[in-house]
Amino acid sequence: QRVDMQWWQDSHYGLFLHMGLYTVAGGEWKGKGGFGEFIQLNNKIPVAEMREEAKRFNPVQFDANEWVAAARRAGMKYIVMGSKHHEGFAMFDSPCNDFNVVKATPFGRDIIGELAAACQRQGMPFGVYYSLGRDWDDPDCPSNWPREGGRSNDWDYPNERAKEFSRYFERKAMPQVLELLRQYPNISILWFDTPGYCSPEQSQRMIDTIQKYRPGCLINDRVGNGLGDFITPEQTVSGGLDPDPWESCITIGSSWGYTKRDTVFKSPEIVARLLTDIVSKGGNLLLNIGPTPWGTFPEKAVANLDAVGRWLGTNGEA
Ligand code: FUL
Repeated sequence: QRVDMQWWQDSHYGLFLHMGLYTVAGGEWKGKGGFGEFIQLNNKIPVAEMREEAKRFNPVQFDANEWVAAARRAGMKYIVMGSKHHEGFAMFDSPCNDFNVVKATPFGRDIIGELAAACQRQGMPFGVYYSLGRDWDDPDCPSNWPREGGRSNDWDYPNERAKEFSRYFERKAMPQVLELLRQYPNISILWFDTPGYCSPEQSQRMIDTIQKYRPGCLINDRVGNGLGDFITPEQTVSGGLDPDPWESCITIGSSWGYTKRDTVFKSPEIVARLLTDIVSKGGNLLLNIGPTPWGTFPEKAVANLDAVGRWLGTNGEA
């Protein structure tokens, strides 16, 4: 193995967090649905309107210490939070791009920074998710042509052939990953998503850059081109027979981002069964919650996680 990942393999159970501009809409746009974090794509919301949406992003009840405490109570051993999802909005103070939580919202606080610091204080390993090859705010992020379909912003930027992935990569993706590493010294996992048009050279350069600034930082397979330290089966417990280290990412509700109408959350029993199944096969469970527009975790999700935590407490370590 490229790096020592024993601490991660021994951890088994982590908290995944999806929060972004899509959180404000909560899965509904002008009376229509649109699946949590995919609200912009599904409703073809223009970037100009997303900037207006940013003015409504104000999760005043956000308390990073409370989030970390909730993860600890649940028996979770690390946290991975979205630093930029497909809408292209950075949840941290990004010097290279103003479309971020500090510069574009009335909230004006660095959510990733505060969570990183709280994790540091409470001894909780911390990682960030980053949507690598899909960015609906950037004019150079193609994903419709020639391979994929319907996954890029073709309403603001209709000319797919004019899009040049490497321009976006150099202007935004690479600089923002560097900003994350420089600004938050305790990032120990980089969880990429949607490699898209990353060339093998770009994926490798990303890995080399991360290693240079943060030796030992773990990187998932979605950095692209068969690289990375662990595989990430999604919404499933596969991978058990695979020789690679693996982590199943599964969301507790119906989508990854907050959905107003979500009433069904995986019960403590389902979560406990997933955990035993995964752990018995040597994997990790990264269980996702979509925090609310007020900056809290949905009450039902917390109640269910607490119940699993109590069960873990009385049954020993998973
Ligand atoms: C997927 C994304 O499209 C989802 O929104 C979520 O982030 C999941 C973990 O990965 O590919």
